[in-house]
Amino acid sequence: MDCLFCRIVAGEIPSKKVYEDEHAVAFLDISPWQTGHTLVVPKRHTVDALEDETVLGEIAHAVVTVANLLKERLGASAVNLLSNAGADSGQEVFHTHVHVIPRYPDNPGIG
Ligand code: DGP
Repeated sequence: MDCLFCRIVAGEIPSKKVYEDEHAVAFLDISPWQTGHTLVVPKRHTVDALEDETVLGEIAHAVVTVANLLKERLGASAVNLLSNAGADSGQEVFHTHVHVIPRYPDNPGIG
């Protein structure tokens, strides 16, 4: 298995897990744009969100749950939801994922 996020999903590479359900695993981004920056990753491998339109639906519950967790637990006032698709978009890991980036008043972070 040469996919980094498949290996994280399988537990072969450690991560700081935030949430897990039947379809998705969510863990902290190793290079956060803001405190609590989380990646929601489907358990089944697709290269990006455009490969199979059903994948975003499968992980939608995890995305919304994580976003609400970050608001409740970390006091975020807003979130960005971002999924890069293709190298020219900035995608670096070619396993579909959604960035959930919490935002705080008076602390914009980066990105
Ligand atoms: P993207 O550019 O959309 O493909 O985002 C990939 C993200 O994955 C990037 O923000 C950094 C993060 N990342 C890369 N390698 C690792 C890793 O080994 N562990 C974790 N937790 N995050 C990683």
